[in-house]
Amino acid sequence: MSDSKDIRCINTIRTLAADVVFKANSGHPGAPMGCAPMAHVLFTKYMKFNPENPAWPNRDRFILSNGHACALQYVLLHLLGYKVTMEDLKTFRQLDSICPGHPENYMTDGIEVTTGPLGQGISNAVGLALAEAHMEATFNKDDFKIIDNYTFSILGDGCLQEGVASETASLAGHLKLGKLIALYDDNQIQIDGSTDLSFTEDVLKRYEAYGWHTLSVGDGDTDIESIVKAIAEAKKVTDKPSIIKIKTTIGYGSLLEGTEKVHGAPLKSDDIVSIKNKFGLDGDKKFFVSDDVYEFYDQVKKQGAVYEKEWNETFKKYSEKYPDLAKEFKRRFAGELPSGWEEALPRYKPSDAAIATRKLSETLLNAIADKVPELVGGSADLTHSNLTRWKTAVDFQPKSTGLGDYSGRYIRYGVREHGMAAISNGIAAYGSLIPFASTFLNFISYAVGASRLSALSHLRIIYIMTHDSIGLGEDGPTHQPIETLATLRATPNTLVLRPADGNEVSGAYLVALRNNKRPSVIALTRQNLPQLEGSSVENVLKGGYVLQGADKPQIILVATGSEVSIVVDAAKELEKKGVKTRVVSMPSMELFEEQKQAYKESVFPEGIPVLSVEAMSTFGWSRYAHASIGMKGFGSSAPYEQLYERFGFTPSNISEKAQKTIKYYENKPVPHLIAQPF
Ligand SMILES: Cc1ncc(C[n+]2csc(CCOP(=O)(O)OP(=O)(O)O)c2C)c(N)n1
Ligand SMILES: *[C@@H]1O[C@H](CO)[C@@H](O)[C@H](O)[C@H]1NC(C)=O
Ligand SMILES: *[C@@H]1O[C@H](CO)[C@@H](O)[C@H](O)[C@H]1NC(C)=O
Ligand SMILES: CC(=O)N[C@H]1CO[C@H](CO)[C@@H](O)[C@@H]1O
Ligand SMILES: CC(=O)N[C@H]1CO[C@H](CO)[C@@H](O)[C@@H]1O
Ligand SMILES: [Mg+2]
Repeated sequence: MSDSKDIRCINTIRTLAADVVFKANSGHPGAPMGCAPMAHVLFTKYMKFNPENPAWPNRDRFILSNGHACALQYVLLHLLGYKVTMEDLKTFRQLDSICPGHPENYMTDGIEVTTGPLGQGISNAVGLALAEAHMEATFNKDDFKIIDNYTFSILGDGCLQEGVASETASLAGHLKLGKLIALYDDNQIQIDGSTDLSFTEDVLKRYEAYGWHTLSVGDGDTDIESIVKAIAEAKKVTDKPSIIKIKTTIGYGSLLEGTEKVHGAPLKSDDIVSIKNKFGLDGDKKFFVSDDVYEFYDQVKKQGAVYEKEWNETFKKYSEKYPDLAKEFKRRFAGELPSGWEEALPRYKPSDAAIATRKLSETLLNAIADKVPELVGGSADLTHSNLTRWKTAVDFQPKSTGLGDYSGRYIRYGVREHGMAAISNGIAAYGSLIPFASTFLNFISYAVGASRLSALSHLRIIYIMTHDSIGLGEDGPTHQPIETLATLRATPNTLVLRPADGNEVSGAYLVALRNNKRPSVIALTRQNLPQLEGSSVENVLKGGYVLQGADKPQIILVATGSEVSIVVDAAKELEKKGVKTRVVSMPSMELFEEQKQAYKESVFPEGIPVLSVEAMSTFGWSRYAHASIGMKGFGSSAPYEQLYERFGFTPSNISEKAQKTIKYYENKPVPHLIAQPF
């Protein structure tokens, strides 16, 4: 099956990758050179994709989990006729290049997810395979397979050492995601040197124990036929994910091949010349691709267009027979929300009962779940605490477990927070689905490796984070988030929403679903909160708004979530003392920042001191507040009412501090904090 043409193509990938890294004087030549054979086989003999339309819904997905090897992927995208020119390859790692230092999904056509942080890519691949299985179960008919594709991933030693990869491999095995195929670049080298230093387990045995189908290829450098066969074998096993351990030589062909020296530094120019000569190529030609190699890949590209054309015809017939499903399919892949879904959002009056916002969130999910069928997700083993499973929910499970089926939309993540976030990234990247992920707010710290990538990758993911402060009470400081909101607020392209009551919970979900290019974190309470006079769903869109109080106040109290109702009571005490007080609710600092300056000034007029109240680290509040009440250290284990008392989140403590603040500024100018002259 393999012939000299394959070898010529593979050697072209290897030398082109070496040239790309050399020109940039930065990057990783070793892994691209070692992975060239498996990548070539995958892209030319197995994967279905159309470079003319990288977004074709039924394409096979490919994830380079060892993202440092991206010279490999850029070279392949170029050869296959994606929008990566030879000139683009020459700009590798330079400012504004579409070939950045690690693959970024929003920069380059053909890059499905952002990789580089090891372990993430293979975990995203689990999410992509999960999404594929779900879409297949939801849209295919016995006579039509409109979703029927594979997720392939290449990963290295580093990915297999990361905890997140173990979390997601374990779940992928349980879920029997048979159309996930991982190719392990077993080169026994990483940055520090040989894997003998720290990685000596039997990886395949471990994966076998997770429920994976395992295979190996003894010589991944030259034995093309064995790679071809192994992938064919992997495809045959449809009830288990597959991992193929492929023995390779890092930097194959280099004088330094097989050593860590080729991992992350350009090869010397005479080494590159010698490699080219060794491969029978002209040592003096840089960035050279022979016509027959281009032609070979062009055939693959043309075949890809044929696959898509055939699919288009199938989809046309499907549309005739199942017009409603076809319409729904198109809507989902276009990323449009169903019309009128917002009408299902619950609305509350001040006379309605006090309820915990996590419970309000459950009510909301029950109200919208059937109206927004693209919403899929679950919790990291806290379903009954987090209240994220709606009444009609079916679990996403293999049928054989008797616990659900692949059309199910509720995912049982087990206690795997990091994996949950990484899988959610993959689900979002698949398109057509809106994933949510839930745990205690404090445990998002476990998942930040992935949630940061949700933000960087412009993915719509709803993090439903309950038990959002010392208000969780007795579980104590191990469970009480303090620094968490500051971290999340410091993360670019992330919306942090901390709703204060039922209307704000609805507003938070409205924001989260509408923002299709960024993740939202919704922080929810365990304790009951009253429905507030002046709150509204729409005001959440502004991030912060005047909830109650005087037009010309002497002090402004600003709070979020569970502290808003306490501040309302503090304002009442102050008013009784003749102090004119305004209450501002600030469910989202990010959204408030995006408002016009005039609006911001109307909320925080010049010359009036502001006191912020939030049961979290005060870090960040000095942007708006002249004084802050917050947590100076960790919390404590006790009934929450006692903790609010102990840490000063009571109407009387707040009123006292408000009066002190007013007094302090009596004979001094009040700094205008939100002024932004430049
Ligand atoms: C989470 C994370 N930690 C550390 C790194 C830095 N890093 C990049 S590659 C690498 C070594 C990975 O070894 P391996 O996967 O075997 O790659 P190879 O040397 O075989 O190319 C490390 C530590 C990273 N990219 N991501
Ligand atoms: C398939 O259909 C889509 C949508 O109509 C179109 O954009 C695309 O070009 C078609 N692909 C081919 C290969 O004909
Ligand atoms: C709250 O106010 C009371 C009464 O003035 C005071 O004893 C207590 O120390 C205050 N608590 C905090 C945390 O400031
Ligand atoms: C429409 C399409 O191309 N579907 C393909 C998805 O992948 C499977 C397995 O390779 C093929 O059999 C389908 O034809
Ligand atoms: C309403 C509800 O489901 N409450 C549960 C939330 O989680 C805690 C801790 O797991 C349970 O004790 C509650 O019963
Ligand atoms: Mg390695």
